Amino acid sequence: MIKKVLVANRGEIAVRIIRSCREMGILTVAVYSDADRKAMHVLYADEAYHIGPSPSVDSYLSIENIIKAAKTSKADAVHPGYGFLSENPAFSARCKKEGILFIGPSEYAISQMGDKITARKIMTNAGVPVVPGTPGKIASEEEALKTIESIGLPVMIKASAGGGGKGMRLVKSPKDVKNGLRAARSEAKTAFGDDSVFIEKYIESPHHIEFQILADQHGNVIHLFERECSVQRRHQKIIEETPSPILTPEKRKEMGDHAIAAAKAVNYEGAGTIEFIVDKDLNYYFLEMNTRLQVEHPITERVVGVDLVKEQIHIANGWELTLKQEELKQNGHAIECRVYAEDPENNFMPAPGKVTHIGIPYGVGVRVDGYIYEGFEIPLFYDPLIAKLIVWGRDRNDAIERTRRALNEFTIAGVKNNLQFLERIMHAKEFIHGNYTTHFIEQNQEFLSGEEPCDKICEDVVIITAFLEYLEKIRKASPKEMTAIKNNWKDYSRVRSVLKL
Ligand code: MV4
Repeated sequence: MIKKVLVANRGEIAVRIIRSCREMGILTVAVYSDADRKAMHVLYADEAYHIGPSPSVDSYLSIENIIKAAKTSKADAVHPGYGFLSENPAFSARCKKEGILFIGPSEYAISQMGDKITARKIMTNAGVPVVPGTPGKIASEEEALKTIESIGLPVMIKASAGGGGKGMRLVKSPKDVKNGLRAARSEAKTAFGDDSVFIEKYIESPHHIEFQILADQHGNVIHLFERECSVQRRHQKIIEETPSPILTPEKRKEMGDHAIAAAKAVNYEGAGTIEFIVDKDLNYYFLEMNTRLQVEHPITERVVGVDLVKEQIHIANGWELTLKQEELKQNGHAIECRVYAEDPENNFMPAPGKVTHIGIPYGVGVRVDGYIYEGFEIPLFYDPLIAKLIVWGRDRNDAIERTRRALNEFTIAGVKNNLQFLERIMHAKEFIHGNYTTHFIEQNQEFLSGEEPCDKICEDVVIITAFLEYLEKIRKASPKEMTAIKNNWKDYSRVRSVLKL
């Protein structure tokens, strides 16, 4: 049984992992670079080891240095968090070789899912829908043109070793195939040392919806429903929510079953995420599998009522899952906002520096996962995430209103940040309506960068949307449910006041 965990990460996720370990009576070991000598995770862990200079390659990405710290501290397990070494198959393998438990999947599962062509093949064989495209890698321009003839334009040329948007090219016309192929290949070669590419039909204005799964070592696999992650810019997620406002219960069940099938197809173990790309008609296709705990995991924790880090540790211990699929349900609605040290007025450039003041929101339904204290200097070497604000409400409207309140209470001084930008998203009509796609940010740039406070129209949209939901509920209600709705009429006080009912 795991008694001491080395957390091979930094920032909010390192603190997050230590918290669960502490609740479980597990000792924790932090590792830190030069820039992180005074970081929160170092203060909070039971022990801490210096693992090198500030650049990630010399510290948080150094397998040697981390293994050395694990041996010195006699940690019996390593939790990689997200980013850094979390999806490095060699790190999983090395931990195993050294007799240290890796809290995550096997080298095999990580490498299979890391190669997108292999992942596509595995999912196809498992009956999980994938985007129409080539079964294997593209050998020549002729082959590319032939593929395009059968699936039609536009298409995406993607690097097999890629993911998260790297090594991707959109091709809209046959004359662009040659250049697209060359560009994708050279980018892939430089970034990953592998120039294999494949072709997929381009899905226009998609939604990004992912399913959280848990798999134990005994073949039990469950899903913990979805997260809607379509609010992003340049492949960086900004806001995530669950449930997805566009899924129907039938689609959710179908996609959840496919997510389970996907995990089973690679003998998965641990916590993982199946990403789907979803078109306007709710056709969905497997995109990628993330073989780690994700940044946005807390919204799932809030709505499903689990601690995913604890589940990961139970699984690594070899215990059977105690959660049962039939018993899981989505309770209310959760929204996560990622608060970054960046400059929205200067193309969202990272804006690290010393935080001279931080005022964190509290109150009903609010969770903040962070690691910054007053006087801490956010290093320029790493991701500029300051904190994650996770808000729960009994329904989507409630969660939006509460998120606005919490963002309004949040204050940060000393570094430029995106708090106002997030607040404006919470007032954007398309977000409130809930049918936004991955193009939401670029299509609403003007509104989102505006100076003036949100106008009243947005407020009205919230209320009218809530009223439409209310009408829909009445339309579907049985006589018994009708009584319950009538008794809950007070929940609609805002609708009543606006409509003067
Ligand atoms: C696509 C696509 C449209 N069609 N594939 C972006 C990240 C990488 N994981 C895959 N991505 C996309 N793949 C096909 N066939 C559009 C995207 C895409 C995207 C996907 C999810 C979330 C945000 C996105 C932003 C731009 C493009």
